[in-house]
Amino acid sequence: MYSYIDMNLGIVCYPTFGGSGVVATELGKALADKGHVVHFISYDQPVRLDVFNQNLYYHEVSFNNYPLFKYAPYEIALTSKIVDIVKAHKLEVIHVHYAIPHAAAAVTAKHILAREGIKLKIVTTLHGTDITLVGKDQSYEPVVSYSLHESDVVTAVSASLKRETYANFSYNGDIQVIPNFIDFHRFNKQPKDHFKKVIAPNNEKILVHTSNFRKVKRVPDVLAIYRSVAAKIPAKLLLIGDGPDRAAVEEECRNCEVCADVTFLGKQEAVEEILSIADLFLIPSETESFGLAALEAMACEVPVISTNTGGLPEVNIDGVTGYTSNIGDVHKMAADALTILKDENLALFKKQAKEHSLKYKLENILPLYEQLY
Ligand code: GMT
Repeated sequence: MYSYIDMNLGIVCYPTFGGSGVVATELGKALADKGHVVHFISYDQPVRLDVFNQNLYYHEVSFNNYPLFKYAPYEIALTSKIVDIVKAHKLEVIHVHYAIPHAAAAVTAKHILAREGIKLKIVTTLHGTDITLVGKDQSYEPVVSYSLHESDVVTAVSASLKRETYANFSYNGDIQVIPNFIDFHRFNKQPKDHFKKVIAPNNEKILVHTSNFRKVKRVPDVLAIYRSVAAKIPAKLLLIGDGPDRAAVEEECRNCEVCADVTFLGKQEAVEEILSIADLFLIPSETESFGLAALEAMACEVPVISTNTGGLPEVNIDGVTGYTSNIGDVHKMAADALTILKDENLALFKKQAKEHSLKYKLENILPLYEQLY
């Protein structure tokens, strides 16, 4: 049993709906609730930083642009902000979420502070594309490898991401796997019968997908799976989120005349309310280091159809919480979806999805981070 002393901590993250920003914000809020003082540093107010807590602070990274700059030097502004906030608030640790460019900025800040005799520890949490897609690109790899070496602790959100990091970077230090987590006070199945009747008036099965509609999410596969399912049983599809591929998928819906059954909800804050009326979650991504969206669905008793790539099989247990398939195998995914949606199977899959998600409850994961700090 550990007992922790309250500490002053900085968290650097992206402020968007994306998983890394959500995990960082929820972690900061939970730490603040336990008495730690947490300073968020980002270019915008993190979307989930929506509560007042006397232990929570937000510092915006802002800078003046200059006509000479084709690309605004955000990383330099971020580094200077970290130096300033560490000194002003006597922070002991900076926890950066998503390596690019946050880890490099924190490492530079650490070196600047060291010249003044100020000690700063850096925890870098790898979330996925900072390693799997973007980070291993030659344009970034040397700086990411260096930043990992210079961090005091490196964590990854899945065992798969840890393996990918060793495979693609010249880094051989320790990487601790600390999975993402769920705050079950928020993510819980909530009775939403009225909403369900609006979406599925004839008790159709409800399929849901949430993402940033980037290519890596393979949203056209979501539509293909849905269409195969809807050809066999009455079903509706809800699409949550927005991004580059949305327009093309909307057009495809118009072309194949499924607009009456497919609803684009756009970006939504209260995803748990929508997940609460769902029967099945679809996440056919090309790569997914963890798949927080799938875990959030499971927490609301929604089984998952996913690919077997990256960290997804660690979260979605094949044949138990749903099914996993090879990337692009929409025929198998549709067949598996129909198996899950059979009346005699659905209740068991829902129960097992919920049970597995409990392993990731906030109360289990938070002490692992406190232990690091
Ligand atoms: O999707 C991204 O490009 C980055 C990142 C984000 O900010 O949403 O997502 C990653 O981090 C999440 C939280 O740890 C994981 O649940 C996602 O699986 C991971 N995305 C990918 O690996 C594509």
